[in-house]
Amino acid sequence: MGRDLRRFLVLFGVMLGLAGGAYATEEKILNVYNWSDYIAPDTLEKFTKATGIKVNYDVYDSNETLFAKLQAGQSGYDLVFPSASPFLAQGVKAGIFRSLDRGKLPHWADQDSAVMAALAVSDPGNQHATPYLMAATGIGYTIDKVKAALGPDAKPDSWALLFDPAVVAKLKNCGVSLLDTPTEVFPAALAFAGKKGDSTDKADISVAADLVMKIRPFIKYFHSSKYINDLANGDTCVAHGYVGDLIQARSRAREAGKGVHLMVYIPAEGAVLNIDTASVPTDAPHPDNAHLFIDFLMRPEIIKDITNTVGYANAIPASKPMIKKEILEDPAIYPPPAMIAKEFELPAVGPDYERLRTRAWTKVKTGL
Ligand code: N2P
Repeated sequence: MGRDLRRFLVLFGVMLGLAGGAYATEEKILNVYNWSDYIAPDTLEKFTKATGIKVNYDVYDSNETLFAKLQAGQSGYDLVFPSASPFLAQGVKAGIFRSLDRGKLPHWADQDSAVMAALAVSDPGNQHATPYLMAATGIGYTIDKVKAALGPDAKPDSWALLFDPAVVAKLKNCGVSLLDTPTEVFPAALAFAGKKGDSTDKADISVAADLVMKIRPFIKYFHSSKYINDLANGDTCVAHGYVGDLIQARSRAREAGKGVHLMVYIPAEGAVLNIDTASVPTDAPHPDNAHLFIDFLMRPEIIKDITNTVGYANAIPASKPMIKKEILEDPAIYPPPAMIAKEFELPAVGPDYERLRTRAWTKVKTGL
């Protein structure tokens, strides 16, 4: 054996040993913090079966809640799912996410290149995150109740259903809800007002807040997850929500078979688009296990079950042939190009803007 070959073999052996050792040193635990209603019922079980790693799984329903935990440090989480813009972008700048090791993500190249390019705007070079699921924010409503309130020909397609006081006043009695975050409510209000939904002009904060104040008396509650069941059970009739969640409400209503029929749409004026990502906090105790789970989520046969369950589009093109027809063909989940052109991601804003927005939001929430 030549000296070079021998040296190569020794080196290779050392590398294998190191790689194996890195995995072997981690205990078989993974602590995941994900959005609620955002995974298939058997995903975790399948992962544990495949790897022997036990998953501790907690949920949140807003980026604000996630970041409060991460910024406090020592969250103990190995894998979290921030929306790309502006949340992941800000986290990357603040150094709270670790670089991913592509050598531990064999399915890396199977991701949709257009989505990767969009994500690179928030995470230059796609170093810290992979796309998980994505959707616009829209409106879900109960067909009968909205017709009863607005007339038999009503076929809502705009934000007026939530932000035109004359319209919302008529819906008050059947129950209207808004998402509990200014980063979704204010852009929607601005889009209704004919302004840019992704405006970073401070003057637009009061334009949005004034609009919300006008419809505030007709709003039953602000919440970012309970509208799924309320809409499905007929306890509310109009909800501002993440489209996949509204689709889940529609499926739950069908399953319950109590005559609640829901419609879900992305408003014609344009809407927020969230690309939610899988990211590993810098202080994650089990980063190798996190990589194993991220790669597991890229398997077409795994991610297709998730999309089929939760009604959110994924970024693995090879899963498409396995997605249910009714989901693939739903324009709210896979919108046509004309609608995609009107969707926008949330812009990054500075601390001054954020302070003003928080103050305006508190006013809106308390109704003062
Ligand atoms: C899941 C909500 C995820 C969408 N319930 C938020 N980007």
